[in-house]
Amino acid sequence: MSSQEISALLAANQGKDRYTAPDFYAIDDLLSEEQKLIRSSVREYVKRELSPIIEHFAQNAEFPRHIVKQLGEIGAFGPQLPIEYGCGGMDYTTYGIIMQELERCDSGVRSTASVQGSLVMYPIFKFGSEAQKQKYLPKLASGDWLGCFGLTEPDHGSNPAGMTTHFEDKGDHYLLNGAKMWISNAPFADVAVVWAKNEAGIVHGLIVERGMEGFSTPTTHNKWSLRASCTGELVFDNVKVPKENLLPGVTGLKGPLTCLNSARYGISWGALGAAMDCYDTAQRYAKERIQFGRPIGGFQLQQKKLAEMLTEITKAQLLVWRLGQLMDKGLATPAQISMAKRNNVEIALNVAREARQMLGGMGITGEFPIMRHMMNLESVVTYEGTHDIHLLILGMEITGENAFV
Ligand code: TGC
Ligand code: FAD
Repeated sequence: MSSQEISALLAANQGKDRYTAPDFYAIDDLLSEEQKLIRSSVREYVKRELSPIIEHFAQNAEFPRHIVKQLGEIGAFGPQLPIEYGCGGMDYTTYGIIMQELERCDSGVRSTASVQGSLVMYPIFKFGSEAQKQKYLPKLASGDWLGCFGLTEPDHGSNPAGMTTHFEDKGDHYLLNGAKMWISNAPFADVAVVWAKNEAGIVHGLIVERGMEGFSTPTTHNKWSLRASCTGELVFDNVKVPKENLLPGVTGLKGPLTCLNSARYGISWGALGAAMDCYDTAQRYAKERIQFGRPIGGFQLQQKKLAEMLTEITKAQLLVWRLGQLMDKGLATPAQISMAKRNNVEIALNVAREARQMLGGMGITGEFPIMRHMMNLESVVTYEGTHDIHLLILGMEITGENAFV
């Protein structure tokens, strides 16, 4: 879309976003003034720059590339990483709040930000050399560069340990071969953090840059979900990767899985944002839509839907608030993160489905955000570990028995 078309959309749809966040248990009282300030500035940004355009980009299955720089400017990339690398230096609760505000608008926007912050910048920060941190983090934080994270392969999704993408030590460089699939941001990414096995079958992280010979990023088309996010493959055909691009600080699958802890945490806040937007839309519609001579919100069946949505949202808000505290203290366990990701995506999907029904026929149109959220959440329930995989992680935590294999 041209910049003139974007400006026209911004002008035509300015002020139409009437979102008010539900806060039935006064959970805001648990947040600091700084956290609330950041939230309101991100919310204002979303209302001003994203809400007016997002439906159009989603309908056209187009990635709003221009917002990458904006997201950098508002501090959405790596807000939880240190200031010395151009990042926000904030706590994990603030990170969660930012993901919630972005996904309130669209899961694809949150995807762009959480991949960049948790899956590209975080591994470089946590496992990278000082030179790698200096080279990549400031440009990723500012949105000058976009990154992606390559773990999943065509034949290895839930079971990344089986990956076949591999590299050989050629003396002065590594030679990388293989392919990754379903990679968010890939078609536009300048940098990819790629997980691959060495000759001994040990998993390592490599930083691959666009322009390296033999590296391509074909786009995945025909998605009914996350249409405003770009998804693609990463293809490595004898790519010569400089030795200094290997992440020196980690070996084995715990490398990518550690990054996933941070990203899954962000999703648990984010998906809740989508649920809050669906609820907010539905409760307003219920007060305004008249049938049989009265607002549909006056009918018991509609009240039941709203009451149950709000109950689930409130429980989920408390869950992520507490998880944020544990993250900030460095105490959150992978199983606790799995519980929050699994629960909050599930309740968000249920809220979206109920809210869609409450809007009747209007619920399937792009006049309201609900159907878009619902379709997006069908990806969110699958990526970063499927709903069932998170149940098995919890099952193993409870029983000590591994039911994966
Ligand atoms: P397992 O033998 O259990 O573990 C291998 C090593 O990893 C360690 N580990 C973890 N470390 C940190 N955090 C975690 N959450 C960890 N889970 C395990 C473990 O201690 C072990 O370490 P070590 O030192 O003993 O070697 O591994 P497994 O092969 O049995 O697999 C376990 C399983 C199935 C839970 C895991 O592989 C899994 O989570 N599968 C789901 C795959 C997944 O989530 N893929 C996500 C791809 S990225 C993505 O979807 C991005 S979407 C982004 C967007 O657009 O927002
Ligand atoms: P499979 O692993 O084939 O699973 C299929 C079904 O089998 C699922 O229901 C699953 O729960 C079930 N299943 C699998 N194993 C078991 C078991 N042991 N017990 C019981 N049930 C089981 N990946 C990246 O690396 N980077 C990205 O940026 C990224 N972005 C994505 C964006 C989108 C839009 C999507 C859809 C996916 C993305 N992914 C990404 C990939 C995502 O992480 C995988 O799709 C996910 O991990 C599941 O893998 P799969 O699709 O191969 O499903």
